[in-house]
Amino acid sequence: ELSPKPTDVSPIPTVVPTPDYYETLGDVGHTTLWVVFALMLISTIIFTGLAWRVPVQKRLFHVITTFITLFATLSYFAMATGDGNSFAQIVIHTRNKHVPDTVEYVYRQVFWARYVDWSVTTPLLLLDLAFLAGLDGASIIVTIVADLIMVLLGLFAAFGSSDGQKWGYYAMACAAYLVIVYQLAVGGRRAISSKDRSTSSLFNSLGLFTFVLWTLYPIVWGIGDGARKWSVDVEIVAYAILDVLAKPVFGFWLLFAHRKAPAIEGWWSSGIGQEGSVR
Ligand code: RET
Repeated sequence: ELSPKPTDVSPIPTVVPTPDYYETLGDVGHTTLWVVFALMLISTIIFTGLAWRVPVQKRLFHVITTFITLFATLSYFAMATGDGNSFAQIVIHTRNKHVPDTVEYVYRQVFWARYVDWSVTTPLLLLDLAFLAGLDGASIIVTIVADLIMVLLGLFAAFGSSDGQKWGYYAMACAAYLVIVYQLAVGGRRAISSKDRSTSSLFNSLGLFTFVLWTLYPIVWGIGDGARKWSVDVEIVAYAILDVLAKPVFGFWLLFAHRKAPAIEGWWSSGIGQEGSVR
């Protein structure tokens, strides 16, 4: 049964909609995405070459680090070619005193390819640090699951339509981030204390570098996607700088320092029958 059409439509609407507007990338953002794609690709090729040259006992870090920049290459290719993004709808209600209330629909471009990238590459970055420290299995699982929760909640937050939803997810993601920091700062430092001096100083400096960089991501998110104080282009440039430091620069630092360090012991470094093998 269809209900009858209402006949008592008020001549003055109580909520006046304003025209929709879009926040999307421009030339600067587009060029930046291609530049980072190229840097990630070059790093991946170099890391692959380095991986071939080191003995298998030392190769785990090379393999992990190569996959990190490979994934970033793929996600930057997607973003630069106009893929891997969508528009989040933000509804802004404004209550007015003497004129009708207004409702605004803002559409902001969200590059979800970033979160797909992070969900694979941030666990790999954490594995680099965890293996360097010799962290135990339980702590590694806690760190990686907390990291996945952080990234997925970040994705949900980016597409949240109301402020409550958005910042609710964001707050939970920050709690997950603190779990990661705790695992590495407390558990990782305890594990490294039994290793040689060069390995432990490498872990401490790489760990500090990682902590500073990673803490900037939620800040960029909060100003860009969160408060929308930065344009999509400024946000792309900020993430580009952080991504290049967190992936290729982190990778080169780890692999070159690790070259000079004694072979790092662990179950991965002594495959049965592979002692002394270079292949
Ligand atoms: C989000 C928003 C929600 C709150 C927090 C975040 C943290 C993100 C981090 C990302 C790190 C990315 C890296 C990429 C490498 O290229 C998801 C932004 C805490 C820490 C290292």
